[in-house]
Amino acid sequence: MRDPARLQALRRLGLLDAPPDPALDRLTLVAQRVLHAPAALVCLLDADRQIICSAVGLPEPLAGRRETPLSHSLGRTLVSFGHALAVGDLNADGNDEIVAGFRGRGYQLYVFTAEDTSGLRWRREILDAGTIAAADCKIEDLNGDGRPDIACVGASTGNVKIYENQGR
Ligand SMILES: [Ca+2]
Ligand SMILES: [Ca+2]
Repeated sequence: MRDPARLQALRRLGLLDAPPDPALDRLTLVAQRVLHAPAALVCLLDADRQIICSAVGLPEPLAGRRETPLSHSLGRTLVSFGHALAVGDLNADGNDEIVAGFRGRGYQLYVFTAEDTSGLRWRREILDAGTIAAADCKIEDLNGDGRPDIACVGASTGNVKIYENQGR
């Protein structure tokens, strides 16, 4: 999160405290509609805060405030620890879950489930503890049973690991 090169690149963008951009808002709206999501955000992660550059469906006062502490940022976890990221409705409740790899001490694969429609509260569950440093993950129904499964490839081994969704 505090990588000087990342923060310098972020400042060069000139978007940290920029006014709302209608073009970006249109893209956010398209993302929300295409994904059938209750909310969609475009965020930048500064050293100590998450700047909400564009938001659709975000409740007040967050929508008007346009920034949160990093403690409220799922993106912080992904920037800090993520190897891989995939999105899909794993439990068929109509809302997407997020599958993310972890590359800190030990390897883990997590599933994040939204706890409300704000996009700010997520429950984290461990899908795989210690057997894969996922460089990439995809969510697809691999066995044709109607439930999306997860396939991940290991960063150093190139091995593919399949997690069959058993509907639990
Ligand atoms: Ca779901
Ligand atoms: Ca399946």
